[in-house]
Amino acid sequence: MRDAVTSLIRNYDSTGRYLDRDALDTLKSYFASGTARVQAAAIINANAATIVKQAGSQLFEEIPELIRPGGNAYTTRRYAACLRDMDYYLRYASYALVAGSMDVLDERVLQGLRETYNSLGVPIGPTVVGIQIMKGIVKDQIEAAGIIDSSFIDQPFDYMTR
Ligand code: CYC
Repeated sequence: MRDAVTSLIRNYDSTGRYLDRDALDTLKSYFASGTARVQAAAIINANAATIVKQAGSQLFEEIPELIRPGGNAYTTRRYAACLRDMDYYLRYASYALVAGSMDVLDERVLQGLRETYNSLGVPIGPTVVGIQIMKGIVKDQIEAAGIIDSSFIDQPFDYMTR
């Protein structure tokens, strides 16, 4: 598992280079957004249950077939599995935000997920919709907290949906 700084150092070390202007620019932008990243993680932590619940309701409102007989989130067990998955996506997004690196998502969330979903018939399109709904809710909360540049919030959510 890597963060923005360790990835960069590993990269420069492997070719024996000093940190050049590009590297320093990357580091500056990472550190400049550092406080905002930590604040974002704090907001997600304080509101996680509400965010997941609200995103779930919105998802099932937009795609009601999911919770009708035959839908993949039909039965309380599968409904709960769906909300639990949303909670995973949110929690790992908060880690990736703080790390400034998507590495943790590859390693802990995305590896083998498509195969798992395909074998269980979990539809990927609606999962993508659910993750994007969470992104919207998180961005609204971040902006409401006065963090002006919330553009870095998109990254982990968009990365997972890609
Ligand atoms: C199931 N989701 C699963 C399973 C895994 C994950 C491994 C199969 C095992 C189980 O049921 O627990 C996902 N597990 C993860 C992830 C991690 C992990 C991401 C990394 C931390 O350890 N169904 C829908 C919605 C969607 C959904 C669109 C919610 C957004 O219709 C999710 N995932 C869903 C459902 C199941 C599931 C319903 C149960 C499927 C079944 O057993 O039939």
